[in-house]
Amino acid sequence: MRIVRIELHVIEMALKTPFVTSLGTVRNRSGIIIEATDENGVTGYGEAVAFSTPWYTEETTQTCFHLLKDILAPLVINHQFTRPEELHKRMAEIRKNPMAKAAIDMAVWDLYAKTLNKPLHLVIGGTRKTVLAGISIGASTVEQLLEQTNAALKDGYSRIKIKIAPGRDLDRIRAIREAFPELSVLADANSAYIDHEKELSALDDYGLQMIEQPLSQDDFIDHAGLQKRLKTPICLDESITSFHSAKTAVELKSCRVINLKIGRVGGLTEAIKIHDLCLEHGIQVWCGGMLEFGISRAHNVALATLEGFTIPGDISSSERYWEEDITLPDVKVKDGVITPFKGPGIGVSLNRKRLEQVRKHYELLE
Ligand code: OSB
Ligand code: MG
Repeated sequence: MRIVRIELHVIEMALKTPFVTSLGTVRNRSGIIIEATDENGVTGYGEAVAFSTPWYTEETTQTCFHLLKDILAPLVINHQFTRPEELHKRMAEIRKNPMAKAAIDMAVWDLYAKTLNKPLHLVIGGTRKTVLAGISIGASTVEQLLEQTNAALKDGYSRIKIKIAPGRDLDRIRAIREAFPELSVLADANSAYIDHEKELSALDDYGLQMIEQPLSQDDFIDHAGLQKRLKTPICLDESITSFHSAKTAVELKSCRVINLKIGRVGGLTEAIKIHDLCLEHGIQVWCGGMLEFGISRAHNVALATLEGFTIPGDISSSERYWEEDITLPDVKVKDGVITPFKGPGIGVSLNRKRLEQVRKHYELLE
C-alpha cells in the first residue's frame, strides 16, 4: 500500500453548549480533518484533535497543521507499507506531537480496513457488540449541572463525569448525590488539586467512581503517593501520552484506571498497545473524549469495542455537541450504548456540504 495524497481540512464549529473545565471554557472548536488516499484511490479519514490553544496539552490546531503539512505528510507520502504499524514506526522518529501523528495514524488504519473491506473494529480485534456511552458535563453552575445531568439520564447515559476544582467540588458532588443517589459519577480535576490534598481528601467519602487527573499533567510520583492515601481510584488522563508513560504509571502504581484517548497517545497503534498493557496488569481502561468531530468519534467507537473497555467512556452522541456534524452518519447513543458502524473502515463518510460550510482552510499534499 502507498499513500499518494493527503488532504487537510481545517474547520471550526461552535459547540451547542459551552464546555467549562477548571482550565477554561471551550465555545468554538477548531480541528483538522484529514483524508489519506492510496494508489488505488481508496481514502481513509483521520482527525487532529488538538485545541486552538495549548490549555489541555501543548499541541494546537496550528502546530498540528505545521507538523502534518511540513513534516509528517512528506514522511508518509509514497512510502510503501503493508501494515498501519509501519507508518506509526516511521513517524516515531519525530519527537512527540502525538495529536498530529494520530491524525495520520487514524487515516491509515481506516484506509487499511477499507482495503480489507472490513469494519475497523473487527480489524483491530474488537469483540464488543455495543460500546458503553457516558457523558462529560462541563457546566458553570450547580443548577446547570443538575439540568444537564437530568437531560443526559433521559438520553440514556448511564454514567456522568463532572468537572471539579477546589471550591467548585463539594457543592456539585452533594447536589448530584442528593438528586441521583445511585448514579455512577466520576470527577475530572484537570490538575486543579496540586497543593490541595485536604480539599481532595474531603471528596473521598462520596463513592465517586474515580477521580481523574487531580495532580500535575506530567506527574506519576505524586499521583502514586496520593493513590496510597485515597480510597477512590485515581484515573490518569493528561499524564498518559504514550505506551511508555502508561508503563511508568503501571510500574509506579500511579493510578488504578486509565482514560485512553487516541489523539493524546499518538494514534490507534499506540492506544491498542496501552489497552493490552492495562488488561495484562488489571488496570481499568475507558475511552476518553476530546469534544471531537465525527471522524475521531467514529475511531473512538472502534477502539472501545476492545475487550478491556468494560466501563462507559466519554463517547457521546454527535448531536450533544453539534447542530450538524461533518460525518454521515454521525455517532448516536441509544439506551446508553453505541452500536459500532457496519461499513468498511470507520464506517462513516464525510458530509461534504457541512464540511465546506465550516471549513477555514484546505491544503492538498502529494
Ligand atoms: O479532560 O477529559 C478531559 C474535553 C476536552 C479536553 C479534555 C477533556 C474533555 C472532556 C470531554 O472531559 C470529553 C468529551 O465529551 O468529548
Ligand atoms: Mg480528563
